[in-house]
Amino acid sequence: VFGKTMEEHLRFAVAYWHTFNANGSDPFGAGTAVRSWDSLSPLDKAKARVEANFELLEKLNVPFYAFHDADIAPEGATLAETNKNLDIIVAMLKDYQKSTGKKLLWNTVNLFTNPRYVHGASTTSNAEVFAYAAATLKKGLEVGKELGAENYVFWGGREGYESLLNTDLKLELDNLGRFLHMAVDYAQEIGFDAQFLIEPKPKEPSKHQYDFDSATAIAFLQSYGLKDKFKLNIEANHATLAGHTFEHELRTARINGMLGSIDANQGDMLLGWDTDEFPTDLVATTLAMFEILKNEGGIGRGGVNFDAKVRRSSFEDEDLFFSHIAGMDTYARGLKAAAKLIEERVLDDIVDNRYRSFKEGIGAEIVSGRATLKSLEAYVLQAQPIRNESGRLEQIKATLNDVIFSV
Ligand code: GLT
Ligand code: MN
Ligand code: MN
Repeated sequence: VFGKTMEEHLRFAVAYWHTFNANGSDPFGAGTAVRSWDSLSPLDKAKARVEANFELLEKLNVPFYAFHDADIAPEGATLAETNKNLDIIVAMLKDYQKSTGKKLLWNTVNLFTNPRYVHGASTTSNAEVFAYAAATLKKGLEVGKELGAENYVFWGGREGYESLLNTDLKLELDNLGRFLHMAVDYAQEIGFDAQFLIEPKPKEPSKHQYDFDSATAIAFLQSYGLKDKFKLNIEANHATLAGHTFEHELRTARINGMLGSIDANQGDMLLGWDTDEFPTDLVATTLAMFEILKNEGGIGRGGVNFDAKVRRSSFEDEDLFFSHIAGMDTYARGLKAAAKLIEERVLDDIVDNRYRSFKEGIGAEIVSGRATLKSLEAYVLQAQPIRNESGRLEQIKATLNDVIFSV
């Protein structure tokens, strides 16, 4: 497709926290998975999961994986103990990466599960907690460097607020900015050259998350002098939680030069909020891949990471396998359909035609920046009455379906 293999366009990744680190638990019930390592010590469990992770990547023929520090190694009683556990597992991951050729798409640190982060990490009201989060981030960057991570993700976790009544909004946002600057500085200091990604999400777990959506995250990065140091990791289900479509979030990121990577899943309002279902909606993946193909450099160093979970009622290793296959199939078909849409200029012609009035006459004046309120008034006073054409949305959607189901 467009001179590249499908693998180069799609760069699939499996998310550690949804595979062998998860057990099918949901807010109303304990895990349903039965695993051979259930009775082992925490560290031995972690080792068994490393083996299972690479076996899954191998069977799926997926080139990348992604994880949080807490997914791969058990948290110790102190930071030093946690880091020691991490070193053991990271050494093991490094060996497996070497022998299998699998790579780390991105890593991150979990700054939301431990009760110390009840009020957030870098946006906490407690400076001790900020310090702990910073020390954890430092280790996360070192781990990323050690494993050659191609990206490093900052998902907001609990960076948000429950109520403004007891929140210093300015201090919290400033602290988030300071935290990200520290990350940029330290990565540079140790020579960790991963692409940094912010993953927006509007709510859950906190009532209002600071990285609400693409537009909010971009404005934040710009005001804190960080825009050229970050791109965005757009998740389908987070887009719909924000009341947007997936393609709205991708397009907003793209036109701002900020489209970095994808967390692939889909939501279902009937099932709740961030349900992280596997992507099966061909229209959604077609429009997503349309944005990727239109993006300068395509998916670049990013990827298509399955931030998707198998439901509690069918949590078996086999289902893990088939769910990923279904997700990859949906994206691969989406890629082909998107390429056809672009090659045949299906949507481009429609858009070009719709805005043709900006190509000449008064429209060209406006676009060139030469028009003023005065010149436009003068134009209107001598012009014909305005006539708008129909948008023909239903026809466009039917054409889109024709293309999608013909590839
Ligand atoms: C969490 C969240 C995801 C993020 C992960 C990265 S953790 O599961 O819901 O969308 O991508 O921190
Ligand atoms: Mn995600
Ligand atoms: Mn999610």
